[in-house]
Amino acid sequence: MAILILITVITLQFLFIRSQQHHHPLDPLNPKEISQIQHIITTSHFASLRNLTFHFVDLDEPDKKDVLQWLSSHKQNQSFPYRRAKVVIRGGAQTQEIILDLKNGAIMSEHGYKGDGYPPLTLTELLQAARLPFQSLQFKDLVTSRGLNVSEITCFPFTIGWFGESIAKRAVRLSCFYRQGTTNVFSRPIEGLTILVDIESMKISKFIDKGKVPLPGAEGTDFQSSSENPNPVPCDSNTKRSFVINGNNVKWKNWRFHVGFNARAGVIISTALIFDAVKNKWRSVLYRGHVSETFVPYMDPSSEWYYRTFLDVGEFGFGRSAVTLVPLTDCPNNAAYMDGYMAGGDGLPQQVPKAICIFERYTGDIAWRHTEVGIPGKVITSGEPEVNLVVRMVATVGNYDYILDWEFKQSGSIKAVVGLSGVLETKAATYTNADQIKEETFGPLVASNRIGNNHDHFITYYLDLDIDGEDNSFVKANLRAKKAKSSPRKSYWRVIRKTLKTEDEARLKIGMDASELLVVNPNKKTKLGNHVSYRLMTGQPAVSLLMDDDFPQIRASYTKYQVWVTAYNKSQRWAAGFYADRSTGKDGLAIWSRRHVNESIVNKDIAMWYTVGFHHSPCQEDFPVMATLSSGFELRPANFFERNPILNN
Ligand SMILES: *[C@@H]1O[C@H](CO)[C@@H](O)[C@H](O)[C@H]1NC(C)=O
Ligand SMILES: *[C@@H]1O[C@H](CO)[C@@H](O)[C@H](O)[C@H]1NC(C)=O
Ligand SMILES: *[C@@H]1O[C@H](CO)[C@@H](O)[C@H](O)[C@H]1NC(C)=O
Ligand SMILES: *[C@@H]1O[C@H](CO)[C@@H](O)[C@H](O)[C@H]1NC(C)=O
Ligand SMILES: *[C@@H]1O[C@H](CO)[C@@H](O)[C@H](O)[C@H]1NC(C)=O
Ligand SMILES: [Cu+2]
Repeated sequence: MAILILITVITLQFLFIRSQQHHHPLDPLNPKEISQIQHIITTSHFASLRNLTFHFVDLDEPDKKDVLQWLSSHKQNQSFPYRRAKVVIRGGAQTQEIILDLKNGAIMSEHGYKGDGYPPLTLTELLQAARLPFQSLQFKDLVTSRGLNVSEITCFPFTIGWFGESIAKRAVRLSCFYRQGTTNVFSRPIEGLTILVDIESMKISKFIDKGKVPLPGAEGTDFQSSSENPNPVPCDSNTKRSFVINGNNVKWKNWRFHVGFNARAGVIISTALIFDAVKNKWRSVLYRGHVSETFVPYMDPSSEWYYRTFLDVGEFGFGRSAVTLVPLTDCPNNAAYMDGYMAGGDGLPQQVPKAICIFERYTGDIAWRHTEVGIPGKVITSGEPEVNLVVRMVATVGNYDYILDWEFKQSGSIKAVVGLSGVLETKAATYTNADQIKEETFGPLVASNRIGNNHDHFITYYLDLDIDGEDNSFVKANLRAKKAKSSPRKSYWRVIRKTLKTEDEARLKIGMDASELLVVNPNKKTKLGNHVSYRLMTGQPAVSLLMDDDFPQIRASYTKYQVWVTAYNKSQRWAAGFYADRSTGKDGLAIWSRRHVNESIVNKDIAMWYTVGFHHSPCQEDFPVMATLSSGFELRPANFFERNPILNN
């Protein structure tokens, strides 16, 4: 989980963009707007800044009340009253936050950021850093003394975290790999050699040579499929699309939602509404949902590995790492595709063709069924196959591939799944058999001469649920055993509902505790009198095991709990803070929540944060490429509808 060397990114030099009317106020910036922003900034007083670089260019999210008003009014073919962009640039070694008004092409506000941490690294910076060793004679000497051919080496930049330094400059460490004889670049680490690069001056500041470690061989490392499309799916003419994409709006069965994209989060699902056939009304479920941060700490404290504690979303960006999806491999033949747009380090628009795919998934599962044998002389069987709608993207962050799915079900559920694939970050070692290992290796032997270092993946989702309206509460319904009275039974369980009142109370570790987590609209009831709600169905429990005073843990302290609920605040979206590169833990979800420990979250607009966690102690099957390992969560209606909504479709 480190770098992104994107070959699929296309810099758009010629823009033939149809004058596009905004279909939705949360539409991502289009290439024309990105060019406009680049032009405004490079012709402003910022142009004189030394080494002006664009680190973040995104829609400045309009206020929720304005968006909701616009959506509920019937003025949807009039354009939204304002359109703004948020830009973070660096120049003259300073970070500047700028808000632009895109309607009149003007800078609305600017603010120099002086706090800790840095904005995401740009692709240009990463590529420049990766090339530096090849201009260095010292590097040539170091690798030739190892008997290696410099033309067969690839170096990748790794972010370096923060370990208590009082001044943390922008820097990366390069690790280098030997490509000879393999396409699996990460499988041949040149262990013992790392290169510290100062990003501000773009110069090598140090070669760290810990001595030679045997280079793992190339044999058995390739992972390419024998043919381009290993299992071509026959074109099925019956799979007629039953969804409609209009701009970034998607309509399918009883769902309507908006699909956005930015360099940081990747896919963003917004304003998801579900049609209630009984009420004859579209009802709100999810105002905005996206991956907020990803924390990947490696469990190797040795001098060459200790700093590998990545915050992939904040340091690199999931959208920045989005790859072009391959039809029939990444998405089935009935998929529709959307391109992704973002700004490069020079501010110019870049396109990731086919960054997102949308398709109906014929799961082969049963949506519901029943066989009734209780009617004399008859057997009645009825049911429906499960067909869902999936929105997918893949972020390839260096060695790992994160497959991110949002799956909409006609039952009213939204399921988010993250699949891990790609190749392991392995550490070269002398061992060719596990029996030889007598010391602590920080991971098991996964292939000859390779240790698969233990590590975690914590993928934190930002979920601004608006269950049938903005004002919601967070309820923990505890299942508790009770002694039975005057019954042959001795015990039973019952549900004790507890509304969690403050951000402090709503910070949860979920394990064996039998409880249901519900986002409830306390102002709405079903006809039967139950409170309208959605339930968070959590996946396998995993929280960070690092000690609280460990520096990576200080930076990602929110990973000690899987669930947080905070009062809605538009500027709180990135769980490890916006400035995640070299951050010191002074911003982010845990800090906001601590600041507001006593803040009520009852009958208020609230946001939920859920972390999908994996503890990964690798095994041999993860080499040379890992079979997809998935986890996720489901948001499932609980007394939201009067009855099973599938029957009304
Ligand atoms: C939308 O705009 C078009 C022309 O711009 C107009 O003909 C149409 O009536 C409008 N629709 C609504 C619902 O306002
Ligand atoms: C080094 O590798 C390059 C590129 O693969 C190759 O052209 C060259 O012959 C190699 N040099 C030596 C000395 O093996
Ligand atoms: C920034 O500009 C200075 C000269 O103005 C140059 O020495 C330095 O290498 C530049 N840094 C980068 C990252 O381009
Ligand atoms: C919203 O969040 C920002 C960033 O954490 C903070 O500065 C601001 O005070 C918050 N606003 C409210 C009303 O809490
Ligand atoms: C929260 O409330 C407790 C008890 O009333 C109080 O002691 C504490 O100082 C409050 N914390 C903050 C941050 O307001
Ligand atoms: Cu892993």
